[in-house]
Amino acid sequence: MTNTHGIGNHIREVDPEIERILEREWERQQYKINLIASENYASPAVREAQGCIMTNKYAEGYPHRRYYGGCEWVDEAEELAIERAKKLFGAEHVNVQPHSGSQANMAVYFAVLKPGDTILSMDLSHGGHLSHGSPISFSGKLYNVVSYGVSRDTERIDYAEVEALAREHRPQMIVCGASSYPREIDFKAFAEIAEDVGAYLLADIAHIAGMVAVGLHNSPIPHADFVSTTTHKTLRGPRGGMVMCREEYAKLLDKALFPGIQGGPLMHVIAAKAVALKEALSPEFAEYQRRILDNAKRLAQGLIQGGFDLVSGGTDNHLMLVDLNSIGITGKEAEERLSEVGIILNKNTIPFETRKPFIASGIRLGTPAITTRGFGTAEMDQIAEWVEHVLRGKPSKEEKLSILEGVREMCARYPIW
Ligand code: DSN
Repeated sequence: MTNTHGIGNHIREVDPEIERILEREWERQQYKINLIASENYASPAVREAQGCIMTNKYAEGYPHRRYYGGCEWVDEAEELAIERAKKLFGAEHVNVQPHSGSQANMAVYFAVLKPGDTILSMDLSHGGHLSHGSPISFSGKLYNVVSYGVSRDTERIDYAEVEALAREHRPQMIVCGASSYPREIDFKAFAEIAEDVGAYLLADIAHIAGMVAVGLHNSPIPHADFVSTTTHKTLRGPRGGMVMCREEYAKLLDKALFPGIQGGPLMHVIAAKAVALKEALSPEFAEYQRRILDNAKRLAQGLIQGGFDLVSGGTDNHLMLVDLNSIGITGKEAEERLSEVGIILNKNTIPFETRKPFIASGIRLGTPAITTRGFGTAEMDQIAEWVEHVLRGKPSKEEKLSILEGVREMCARYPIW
């Protein structure tokens, strides 16, 4: 028997040390407020699938074209995941095998680029992602990377700058999509620029996939050659990646992923992706995405009223970025102070950053996880007040303990499964 948080008699018997760690992690997840914009709570059905017997199966290849016998049931699971993803996003071709978002992006690059080709992508400190060409990632080592960013005035993507850079550098691929950009991305504008210079367009929607799926963010599917995503952020599935593309690139993409960069697919994770995609096709999921946005707007409003400086002045999506320069503390310090009272988020670089990423001048806050557990706008107001008190005020030890208790009570009112 397993309990609600997935710890069962077998772990108890075999490995009490891991059992203890899992109990503590469950306690942490249950009683802390999780504002990490890229995290979520997968449903019990998703977690059950992820812990299932398909972990025992090798299935190199693709459905009905495997290098192992006995693949008849994993074939069905993978086909279901693919069909559901096609339906959810309106995609022509889907590969559900990437182990992660980085590997999804790597497969796209390997499908159509050669080392030394030029990629035009968003600078990491302006909101991009490591796998979009950061010098410390494989992407920055293999390709010649030119970066665009946000404008100093609006702190939004400057499409005229993207166009000018594309014309000057003639990249083979333009990458759009971000991990800390609070505004809607104009995929059509990116596609027009890519077409103008003859570049492939990759849209990485890892953060906003849930909203794209239900039409609360414009979709890149009609505009981009490739669309990559993770499955565990706003999509609320198991940890993993996925790539969608036009039919004409299907073979190139599939070959680049397997055998190009991965071996055996994680069939238990693919089964869990299928479950998550089924959940994402339900009306409740669309309502959930709408609540993520309502909560993000309300939290942003509360922070602005509390005197914080939000990058670009607010948010159109599930996350916001606070520039802490005006209150004189670093992202690292803010992350630590909030952690002491049970509010968990991450330090984050901000556009035109002057500090190292491990210190950073900002924090990123997101609402997908807290919305899953049922928090609404009243909780957003309370969280904004706590954040203000902890970061702008000088709370005493007693006051911090009282916030910690308040956080615990709020979490207890909305338990996670
Ligand atoms: N690490 C993820 C995030 O937090 O946004 C992106 O891969």
